[in-house]
Amino acid sequence: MNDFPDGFAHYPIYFDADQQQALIEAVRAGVKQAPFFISHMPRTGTPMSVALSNFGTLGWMSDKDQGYRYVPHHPATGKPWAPIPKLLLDLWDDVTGYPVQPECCLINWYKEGTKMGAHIDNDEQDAKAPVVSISLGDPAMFRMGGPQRGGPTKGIKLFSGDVVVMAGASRFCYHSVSKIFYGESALVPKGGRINLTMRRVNLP
Ligand code: MD3
Ligand code: FE
Repeated sequence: MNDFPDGFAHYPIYFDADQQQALIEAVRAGVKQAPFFISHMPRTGTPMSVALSNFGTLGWMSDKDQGYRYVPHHPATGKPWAPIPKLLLDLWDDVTGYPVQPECCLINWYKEGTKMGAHIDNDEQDAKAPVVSISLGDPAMFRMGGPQRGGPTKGIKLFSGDVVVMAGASRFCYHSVSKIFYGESALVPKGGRINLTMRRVNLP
C-alpha cells in the first residue's frame, strides 16, 4: 500500500550500477543513430526544455503545426529510431506481464535547470497498457497528482536505476518533474538525468 494512485509501483534500484552503465551505453549508441532534438508545443511553438530521442518502431515528438504524435522516423534525419534494447524489453515483460511489447521507448534528457510541467500522456491508442519508466543519472523530484489539474500532489525522489510502473488509474493522472538534483550522479557523460519511458502505442 502507498498513497499513490491505483496502479502506481516503484522499484528502487531495479538496475544495479553495471546495468545502469550498460543502459547509458545503449542510449549513447541509440542517439548516435537518432540524435537528441528539441520538440515544440502544439500551436504556440514554444520549445520544450527537455531534449529527446527514441528507441523503437515508433517515436514520440511534437511540433507547432502537427502537435504531439508518434512517428517511425527521426524528424531531422528521416532515419528510423534504433531498436529498443533487450534489457529494456525484458524489464517490460518482468514488471508488466502485458501480452504485447511496447513500440516506443522515449529518451528524455534533463540538463541543468530543466523540468517537465504537469501533464497526462494521452497520445497512445492502447489506454490499457502500462507505462514503464527508468531513471538514470542525477536524481529527480517526481510529483504525482490526480485526474484533475491543480489538485494535491505527492512527491517522490527518483534515483538512478529506479523503475516506475504506471498502470490502471495512475496512467491517467497528472504528473510532473519539478526538480533535477543536478551534479549528484556522474553516470551521464555530459551530466544531468536520462529518463526512459516505454509505451505501447497501437492497440494489440
Ligand atoms: C504517470 N516523464 O516522459 S516518468 C514523460 O521522469 C514523463 O521523465 C517523467 O512524464 C520523467 O511523459 C515521468 C514516469 C511516468 C511516465 C508516464 C506516466 C509517469 C506517468 C504516464 C501516466 C502517468
Ligand atoms: Fe508523462
